[in-house]
Amino acid sequence: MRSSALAEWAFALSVQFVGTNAQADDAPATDLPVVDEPAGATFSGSTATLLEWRNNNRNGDATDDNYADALVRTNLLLDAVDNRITVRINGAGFASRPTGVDRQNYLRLERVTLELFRNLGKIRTQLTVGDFYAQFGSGLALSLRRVDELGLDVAARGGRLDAFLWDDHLQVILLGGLTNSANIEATRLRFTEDPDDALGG
Ligand SMILES: [Ca+2]
Ligand SMILES: [Ca+2]
Repeated sequence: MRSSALAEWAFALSVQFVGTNAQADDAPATDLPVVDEPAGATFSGSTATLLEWRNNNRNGDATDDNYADALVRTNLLLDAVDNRITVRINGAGFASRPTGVDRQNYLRLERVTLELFRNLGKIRTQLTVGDFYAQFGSGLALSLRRVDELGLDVAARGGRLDAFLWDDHLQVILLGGLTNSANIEATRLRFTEDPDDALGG
């Protein structure tokens, strides 16, 4: 059975790339002691584009018929051992869109995250600035997460400090920020503003 919500045609393109300045591990084996030098930085990323044409699906709703959309998602990562920066840029474009649903052309910095990993004596820490996900109490107390299958993607934009004590047997989390969701609803491609709800704990 074919879902009436399916587009008449769709075209997807995905590209991934990676680069590093780390030394290739091709030195001949020697008996010299190994010097513990920091590894190099790695830059990687991917970009995916989905092009669709949505025909009249005869569901009695004219607001989802006869328009074209292009959805672009680009992820970038710069990983320098104990520092990491990740960026996601989302874009959407529409042609001949019907009225009745707010579908906006946009290009935005949807996620930007700086992570610093440090050891303070026997305490391992991770400081996150920017967008992050979090779950407390198996998601009952707090659930900021991404589930692609459901089109769900809610993060917080702010700061988060994780401390791991006693050989990681205890984790202490301190966080605060404003909620930042993906700004397009998955099925109808409706634009939604960020909730900007304040949270902390
Ligand atoms: Ca329709
Ligand atoms: Ca957002």
